Formats: sequence, structure tokens, C-alpha cells
Amino acid sequence: MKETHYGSKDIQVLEGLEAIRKRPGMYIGTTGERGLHHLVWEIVDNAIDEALAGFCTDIEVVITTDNNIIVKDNGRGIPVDIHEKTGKSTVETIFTVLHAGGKFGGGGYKVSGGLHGVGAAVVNALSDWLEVKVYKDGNVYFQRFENGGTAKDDLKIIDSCQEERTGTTITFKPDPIIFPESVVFEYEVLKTKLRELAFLNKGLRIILIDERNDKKEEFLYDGGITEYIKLLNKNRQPIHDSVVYFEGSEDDVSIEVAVQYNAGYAINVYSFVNNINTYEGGTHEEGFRRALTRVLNNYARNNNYIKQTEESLTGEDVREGLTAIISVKHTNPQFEGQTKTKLGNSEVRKITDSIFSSGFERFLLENPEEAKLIVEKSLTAARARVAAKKARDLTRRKTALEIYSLPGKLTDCSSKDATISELYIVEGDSAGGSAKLGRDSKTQAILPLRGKILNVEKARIDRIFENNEIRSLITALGTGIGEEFNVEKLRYHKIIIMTDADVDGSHIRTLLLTFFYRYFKPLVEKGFIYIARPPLYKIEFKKKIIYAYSDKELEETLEEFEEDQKPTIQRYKGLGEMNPDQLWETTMDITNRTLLRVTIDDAIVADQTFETLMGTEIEPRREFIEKNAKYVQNLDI
Ligand code: 28F
Repeated sequence: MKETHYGSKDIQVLEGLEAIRKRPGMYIGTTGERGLHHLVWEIVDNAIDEALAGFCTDIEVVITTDNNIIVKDNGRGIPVDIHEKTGKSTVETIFTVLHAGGKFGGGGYKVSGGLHGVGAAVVNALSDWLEVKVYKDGNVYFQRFENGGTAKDDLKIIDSCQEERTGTTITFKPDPIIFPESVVFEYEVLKTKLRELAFLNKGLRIILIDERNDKKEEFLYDGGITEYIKLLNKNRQPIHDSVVYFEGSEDDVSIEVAVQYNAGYAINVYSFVNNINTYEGGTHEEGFRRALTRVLNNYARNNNYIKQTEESLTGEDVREGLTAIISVKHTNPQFEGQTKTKLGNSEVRKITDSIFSSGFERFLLENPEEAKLIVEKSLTAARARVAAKKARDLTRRKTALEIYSLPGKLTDCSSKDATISELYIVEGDSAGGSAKLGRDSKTQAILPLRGKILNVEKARIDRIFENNEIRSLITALGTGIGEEFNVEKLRYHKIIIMTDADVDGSHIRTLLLTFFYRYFKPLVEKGFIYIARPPLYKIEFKKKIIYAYSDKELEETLEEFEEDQKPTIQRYKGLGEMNPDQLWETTMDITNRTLLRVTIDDAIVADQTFETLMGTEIEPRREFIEKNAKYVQNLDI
């Protein structure tokens, strides 16, 4: 008979799970879409750990028709013995006690770290219900939890299975109370991350099934990160055929590095620790950069590409057009930085440097023709940098007098407090004129842009500085660019892109977003970049004016009118059609306007998207547009 009274142990368990339900944001970041998908990563992480430990080769993730998630692995199966501390099965302990499950307990069982190391107990606490099945010793063990993690029953055998079959299957339904916005899983979000995990763990098969629309995909890459580099360079022209790959390990650290240069200018270096994307970099990236710069300079000098008297290639020069992945597996990683995505372990710097430098030196010596292509690209980048420096100086105001000689087109705001200042980047002089007249001159600066700006995805740094519009923008921002970039000098904490709601307007907006993403990424990451939302329609009836900002809003507004009332409807073709007061009232007045903040959910997806949309390859762009055209609203015909 199951004891009915609650022992102190049970109270402690309930309090633990209750604490998670009270402050879910502390454990999964947000209770929005990202937090919802984080539940999947926590469970998948435990299956990946079993793969890292060498006992699991296949993981399957299923989105069921009613948006539950099933994750299956063919690992050893969670131990089913009774846990001496809690008197409960290990299964129940792992799902009801925070930080149980070896991640924080004894030994190095867990190599991978969930985003913040939270375990399966969090998923259980934030689920309407969760079921565990363990296949082991010819038995199928089962336990169900409900209402945020309360065990319905003890773990028990419900079936038999083939003697040799082992593994763990977790099924859960996220709790709608915890996730009020949405409990609907996005296939693309799961696909992107699961595919990345397959790249990072070569040989591991990961299958994703979406029962809602009978979709199924398998990710298995025996080439691991080498194949990832090929995918990332898919829409870029590699300048050498092979992907350069090295691996090695020292003490309890194993390192893999894969690099391939392409004809573009963007720098795409991604680093991971135990499958976690270390967006903020860290000692592994530092070791890699140091090695790359030193080895390329040594090779260039030893082969007379650079004379002894000439200056060395800089880190930026040698990384132009580089796509690289550094993947570290570490049993005791120290995460630092604002979002705990910076690796702090100092020993990793030297290990990464020595593994990569020895491999890369050998590669250059054994492949002189490819080495030549790489060195010449870096030399060209160096020459462009020097040329750009001259042009860049034009964007930097040197003397106090010049401080006020901001680009002619900028109408600055009177406030010097960046935290309340806003820069409106406006398409066209007429809209620019209206914005200047309509604005709040204390806090709102206006920079009108004439026509299209340069597509920086296809241009090298020196050409970028030759473009007046770009130069004005760099000067207005005040931060400097490249190695000189300093976010503390940003003159406006809101940079608002205001373009017409037509095809040209969205093209200019995309060009600006490409520019900010490629050369001012911290401004995007820190949420300084916004998109203004001008109205699409003006509805007028008996001198009363209502604005609609989307087709849906137009419909809803028109439903308010009686049958016999016939309001006039004007479709705005461009900002220039609004007079200053209307532009102010609808799009600039902070008490009334709507701004869309630009965020980067996944840097790798963003890189690929900008390359596809703005890069040189036509075919991938056409595919992207065909695939995504159905999501477009208000397309201007
Ligand atoms: C679908 C999600 O959670 N798989 C897991 C294991 C295997 C072991 C384990 C997990 C050791 C003692 C903490 C088995 N045999 N998939 C999963 N597979 N946890 S989670 O052990 C738990 C830790 O307590 C396992 C021998 N050692 C470890």
C-alpha cells in the first residue's frame, strides 16, 4: 500500500518543484516560445549525455498531434534502483529533486551542461503531466507525474521487452498555466537545434517527427562539424575545396576545429562547449584566433608573401571570409559572461592554440596552392583595411569643432543623453522632411537616406566606407566601427528604421539590417535596433480619422461601422503621403507608436539568412523566397 502521509522528504520535494513553478524564468529564461522549447533541450540534453558517455546512438524527438513531446534514446536507461538518500527510485529522484541526476551529484557522469545545468526536474515541474519509460533487463518500467511533478504512483514494471533492449523514453505536456502565450512547438526551431546537435556529435542519429503534419527528418553526420562547415558555406563560394579539420585532447578536454575560407567578407566563427553555443566566445576562441594569426603570419613571411619590413596581418585580416567551428567537450566547464555563454577555463586557450596551430601549419605546408589562396585573401583584406582606415577616418570626428559637423543630412536632437535619444533613419527626403517637422526635437534625431544603401554582404570594408550614406550613418551612431567599435559611445539608444510599407521600403530595411548585423552586431544583440510601424490605411468618416496598421486591423475597424456608414479608406503607399502631424501622431509619438525590436534568436540562422537574402548566390535566394512567400503580409503589388 502506498503510504498516504507525506514524510518530510515528500514536503521537501513538493517545495522544490513549487519553487520552480513560482519562478520558471529563473530556470528556463522566459515562459515565452524560447522557454517552451527549452523544455525539449533539457530532456534531449540528458539523452545526448548518454550518447557522450558512449551508450546511446539514436535519439528520436516526436511532436504529437496535441503538441506533447516524446523524446526517446537507446542508452542504458535511467537506473531503477532505490536511491539511498530519498528512499525513492533514481528515476523519481531525477524528476523530482533539482540538481539530481549526476549533473551536480557525484562523478563526471554528466559531460554536457543544459543551458544553466538545470535538470529533468524542471521539465517535470513545468509540465501538466510527464511520463517516464525505462527499458532495461527485459522490463519496461513506468512512472507518471501530474500537475507540475507530483508522482501518481511509484515506479513499476508495466510490460516486458526484448532482453537486450535498453533506453529511456520521456513524454510530457507543457503546462498551459506556465506557458500562457503558447504551448505550440515550432518544427523549424526544433529542426535547427537538433540538426546542430547531430553535427556536433558525429555519428549520433537524431530523428525529428512532427505527427501534426506527418513530417519526418533524420540527422546523422559521420563527418560531424566538417559537414556543418559545408552546410554553412553552402551559399558562399569556398576558396579551397577541403574543409580543414583537426581534433585532439589533453587532460579532460577534447577539442575539434573545422575551418574553410569563402570568397565573402563576413567572419563566421562559431564555438561550442558541451554542445552549448558559446555566443560570447571565451578561451577556446581566443586560443584559436591567436594560433590562426600567428601561423598565417609565419607562413606568409617564410614564403615571402610579406617582407620582413612589412607589417603583419591582423586578426581581422586573417578572419575575413572565414567559416569556422570550434567544439570543446569539457567535464568541468566554467561559463562566464552576461548570458553565461563565455568559456572561462584558462587551460583551454593553450590547448586549442596548440591543437589548431600544429594542424594548420601542417595543412599549409602540405597544400601550398591552397595556402597561397588563403594568404592572398588575407593580404587583400589587409590592403582594404589600410585603404578603409583612410576612409574610416572620414567617419570619425577628430577635433571638438568637428564633433558638431555631423553629416549634413543629420538633424540631431538637442538632448545629449543617449539613453533617451532616438535616431530615425528615414527613407527619402520628403518623409525625412515630415519627420523633421513632426518630431520631438529634444529626443528625436532624423537621418534621411537617399535611395538604396550599399549591400554590405557583397562589399569589402573599403568600398563600404566610400559610400556616403553608410559613412553618415557610422558618424551619426558615434560608436566607431570594427576594431574601434565602442558601444559606450553610442549616441542613441533607439535606432529606428522608418521606411515605406512597400517593396522598396522593405529592401532598404533589409539592407540596413544587413549592415547593422554585419558591422554593428552588438547593437542588434543589445536590442538598440527597432523598426517603425507606420499605418497602412487611413479611415475617415465625418472628419473622424482612424489609422489601421495591418489588413486585419482595417477589417476590424470597418466592422465597427453601421451598414449605411461608408467611410473613405486611403491606402498609404509611402510615408511621404502623411503630413508631419500625421507621421508624428501615428509613428513617432512614444505614447501612441508601435516599434518592433530587432532580436537575434539564433546567430547561425541569422548568418545563413542574411547570406541567402543578400549574398551573391541567386538560386538559394529564389528558393528562400518561394519557401517563405506564403508568410508575407501586405505585399505591395
Ligand atoms: C529521453 C531522455 O534522460 N536518458 C538518460 C541515463 C542513463 C543513466 C543515468 C540517464 C547516474 C546516477 C544520476 C544508466 N546506467 N533521455 C534520458 N539516460 N541517467 S538520463 O544515470 C543517472 C545518473 O544518478 C545511467 C548507468 N549510469 C547512468
